[in-house]
Amino acid sequence: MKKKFSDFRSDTVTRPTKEMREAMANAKVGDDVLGDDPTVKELERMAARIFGKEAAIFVPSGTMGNTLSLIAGGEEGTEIILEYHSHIYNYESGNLSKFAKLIPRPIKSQNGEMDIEEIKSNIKTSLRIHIPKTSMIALENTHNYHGGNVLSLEYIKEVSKIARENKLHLHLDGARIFNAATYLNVDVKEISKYFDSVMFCLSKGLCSPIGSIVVGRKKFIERVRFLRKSFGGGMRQVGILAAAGIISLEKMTKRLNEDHIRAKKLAEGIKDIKGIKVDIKNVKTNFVMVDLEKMDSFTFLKKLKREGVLALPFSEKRVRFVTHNDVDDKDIEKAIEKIKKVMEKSVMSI
Ligand code: TLP
Repeated sequence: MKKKFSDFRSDTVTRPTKEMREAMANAKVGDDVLGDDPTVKELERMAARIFGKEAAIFVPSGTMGNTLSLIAGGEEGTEIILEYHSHIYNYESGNLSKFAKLIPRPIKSQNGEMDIEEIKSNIKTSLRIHIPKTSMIALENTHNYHGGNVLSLEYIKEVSKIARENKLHLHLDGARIFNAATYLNVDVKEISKYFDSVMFCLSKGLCSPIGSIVVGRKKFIERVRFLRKSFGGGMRQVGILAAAGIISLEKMTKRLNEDHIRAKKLAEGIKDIKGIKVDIKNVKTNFVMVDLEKMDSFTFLKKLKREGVLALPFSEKRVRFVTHNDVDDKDIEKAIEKIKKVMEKSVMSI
């Protein structure tokens, strides 16, 4: 069946594969709040092993995973150092302050990597009468706002050293950590080993319908489990979802390079079109950020939608295209052709 839209809005739009739907239908289940669901247990064991951590917990969303990690890893009334454009700081409803009661200490960066000296100079270790101390640092990899950029292992290692030296909890918003590992060509353990906690999403490029996972030390995950229940996130026969998660981890993590290749192909195909700019060297994973020179994002996207192509506005003049399992080479060709058409028409009408 011909699809109506080529959907590049996000990798969250991926639908579960046929194999996932079958596994979901046949999943062994039990009451997970009572610790009875064998499929959830299997998924959590598998995640802990893959990430080289003591334990893991299945949570409904990335936002909940990050929020609970901040509550469990931070200390009320203290500061968290994080990147100025990070998802936790900007797009999680202020949960870091609302629920974790942390005070953000954002640091601007060009590509998601905060300056090391700036991190150091913003850490406050001793309690002073009028200054809150620091209890946490959070990184994001790949970095959403910075076009799916990948933080280097050297950088992560340096930040982790600083966190250790200052006894700070280091958390990773690794919503797309498998994209980062694919780009770096390393096992995901090689990234997660530097962090006290990592949140990653099964429901983005890995095609699960719902779900994220937090990994860390046993005690930390026990605390997150308690918090998940208190937030109303305790789920019952949720093996139905965990069954899809297992396929995400076993299979879907292995195909992400296809998405990266397609993102490059899209970027290459549109980079010379008049009126738009694409920073081709920044296309490392499955994102293509497009800067519009004259048209605003909403007008551009409205015109593009009429041509059957969807993407997301990121700012007034910036739009984001994301590749994933539900877009193929034909969708890429269509997107290139339609973006050209929309831009040519707009040049003619000026
Ligand atoms: N990001 C979504 C939307 O917020 C825009 C997307 O389409 O990219 N961390 C990062 C780095 C994320 O990109 C997201 C989702 C989350 C956390 C939150 O995950 P969910 O949506 O499962 O709460």
